Amino acid sequence: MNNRVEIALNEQIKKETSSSQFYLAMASWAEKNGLNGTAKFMYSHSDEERFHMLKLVKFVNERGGKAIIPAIEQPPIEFENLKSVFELLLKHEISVTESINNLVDICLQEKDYTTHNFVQWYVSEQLEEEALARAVLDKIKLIGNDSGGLYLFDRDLESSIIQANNSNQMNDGK
Ligand code: OFO
Repeated sequence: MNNRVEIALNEQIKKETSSSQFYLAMASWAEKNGLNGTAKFMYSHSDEERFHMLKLVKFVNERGGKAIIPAIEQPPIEFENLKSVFELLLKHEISVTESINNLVDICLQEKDYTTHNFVQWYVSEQLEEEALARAVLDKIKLIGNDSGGLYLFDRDLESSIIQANNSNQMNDGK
């Protein structure tokens, strides 16, 4: 495997791992603060990021490179409020998109078209994740400080996760 591409892929493994831990910290904070819908959303988002990381690890190893499992910095323990949690989520996803774009760039410079093709999955995934984070944040901004509105927002988030899980299970034939 091309050396520059391997380094960039290992950087991305690090990024996905820290995303997973970051969202896990948000999930735990939300759970402790009675925001069960947000907690479910973040737990499932954290699992998705772990899946993104594993997909990279396997790809690097299968292509003859060496995947490095990184040490990760301690994510925050406390968050200011629900709005700041989703602001941080969006900011983080934007930085992940930048690093995916950088990876695409390196693949093209090194003429590694196989990895370039593999990375396209992440490009479209990022598009969806950023759009989702923006949509959720827009809702929170509309609600403002209305506690009844925030309660309903959290409950809606919970039912949207349950529906998404049910339809995934139906698609998997479970
Ligand atoms: Fe949401 O970051 Fe993975 O790709």
